[in-house]
Amino acid sequence: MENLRYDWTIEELKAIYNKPLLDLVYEAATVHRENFNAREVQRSTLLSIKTGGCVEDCAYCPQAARYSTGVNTHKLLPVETVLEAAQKAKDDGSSRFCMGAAWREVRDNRDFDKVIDMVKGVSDMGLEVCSTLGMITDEQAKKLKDAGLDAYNHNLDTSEEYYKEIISTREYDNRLQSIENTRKAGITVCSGGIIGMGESVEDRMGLIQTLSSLNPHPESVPINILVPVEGTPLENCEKISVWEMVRMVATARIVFQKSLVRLSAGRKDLTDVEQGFCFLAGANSIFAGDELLTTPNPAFNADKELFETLGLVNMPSKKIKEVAPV
Ligand code: SAM
Ligand code: DTB
Ligand code: SF4
Repeated sequence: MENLRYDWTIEELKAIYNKPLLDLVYEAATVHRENFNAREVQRSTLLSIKTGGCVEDCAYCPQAARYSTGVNTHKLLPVETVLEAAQKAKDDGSSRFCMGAAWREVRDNRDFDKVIDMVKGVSDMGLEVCSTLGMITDEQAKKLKDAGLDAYNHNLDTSEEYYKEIISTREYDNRLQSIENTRKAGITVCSGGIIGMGESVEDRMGLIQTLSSLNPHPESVPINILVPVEGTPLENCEKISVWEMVRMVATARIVFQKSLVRLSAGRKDLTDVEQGFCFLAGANSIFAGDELLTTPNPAFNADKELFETLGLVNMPSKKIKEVAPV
């Protein structure tokens, strides 16, 4: 039975998050099984198509120009390089390819034309295509949609209240507007956040509340654990307990019943058992590949073994085209 709600209160969400852990995981696992084949996990490969030198001041981000993090900056990659990486991701079992650029916003210039060509090329491979390019207008979103873009990643990151502690160069409303522009263009929305930035449980539930007030809900909800990077203001943030991640994933699963909940940054620091708990709690998507954007991710072989151990299989791409008869 479909039980999607858009009017959760913080109190209701906190009550879910704070349930006895195993009751919470059991409930989330039940919702997961009612809505999905719980053995299927989407593999999405990330590629940083333009790295570093970003003008924004997001306190967690190694790509902000104002922090010295030693990240290897580069301009927009050539289209062919990106298409080669996408082909490799497809061969390695990914069904989605996500291109990330360290931009504050999309600009109507030659770089954007190149991104359009990348989207077309990846889409023609039968992969689902996602990109995350910063703030976006409705016209730019339409152009991406016409090129074959399936999803746009634009995270709200945390609650509206805590956002001000993390970013000063843009506002929460700017993010919401870009999400709306994406939605209006007919592109699916990928939006989630980060835990472990010193926020309270109330802030975490504030993030879930705002995301769940969007109708329709974001089709995918990435949950990142902060990867503390030297040189960023959050480099010394205290590590969170894995149980907080399990609670966050389970709460997201119970609220976003039809959406993909993605175990995102921070996976490298989780053991197989810890990741197993997150999958049981309803996570059904991961970022695959040795690197996220600039930080390490579990190696291909480690994920292969993990999938075998847990009995997980790759979720197929929703857009594989019929193979033409020879
Ligand atoms: N510049 C674009 C933007 O901000 O929307 C796209 C790329 S940005 C790096 C994408 C997302 O990565 C951020 O919204 C944030 O949620 C996540 N992220 C960045 N640095 C991170 C870190 N150190 N740990 C965890 N997540 C991080
Ligand atoms: C998301 O929620 N997490 C990804 C993706 N969307 C673009 C990015 C994580 C980045 C982690 C830090 C880095 O590798 O630079
Ligand atoms: Fe720039 Fe995105 Fe990093 Fe913020 S999160 S500094 S906008 S690349």
